[in-house]
Amino acid sequence: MRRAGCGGRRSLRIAAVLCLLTASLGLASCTECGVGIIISPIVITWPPPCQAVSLVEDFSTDVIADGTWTRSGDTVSVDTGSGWLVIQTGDGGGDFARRDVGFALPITFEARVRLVSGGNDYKTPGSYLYFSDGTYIKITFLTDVDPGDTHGGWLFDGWTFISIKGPLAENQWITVRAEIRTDGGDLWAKEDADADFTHIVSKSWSVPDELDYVRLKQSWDSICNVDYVRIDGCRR
Ligand SMILES: [Ca+2]
Repeated sequence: MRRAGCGGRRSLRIAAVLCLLTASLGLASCTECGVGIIISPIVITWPPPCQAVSLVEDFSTDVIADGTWTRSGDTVSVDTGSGWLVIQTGDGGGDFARRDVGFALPITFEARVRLVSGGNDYKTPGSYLYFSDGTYIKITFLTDVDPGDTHGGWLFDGWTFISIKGPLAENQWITVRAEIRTDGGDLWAKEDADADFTHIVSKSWSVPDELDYVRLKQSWDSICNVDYVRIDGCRR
């Protein structure tokens, strides 16, 4: 007597072939049932769920020498004694350090930074968040905000002309935090003496859902330090 749902030898061969094909594609699992084989569909979710992941860099080791970070040239180095990334100027500015990320959005970016000297009114290094299509969101602060200016205050997907918590002098540490979503983001800043971050601005945009890499860059003739970078996101 055959069991319900199970066939004879011919059915068994057909079921076995179907099972091998579907299982090899990850579409089913196979269970023996008497003389037959039951093929059970596997539910696949797409896109696959994200696994929470964090990147924390405190520059306590020479992450340029070990290749974790790359740089524009030898004007960029790690001061392991202080635990800082040091970005100096070469011949005209734009010197940077880069770290590949590859996180899916949303991400939270946080960095404690300071301008040591120079900069033509820029008072922080620039944090550039590059997406998978080559576009980027830049975060920096420029003190010079005069009536009619087309630039000034915090830069967060365009100049905001907002100066809340913006450093006004050299050697003033500031910690920036940005939440980056595919449809927009928020920027916060915190001075060392502050217990909490202060919200600066909310923006709307449309960006790809992958943060490809981060660049930390100086402006003009500036020398800049970065104490740490932390990025929280997820990886598929
Ligand atoms: Ca540090």
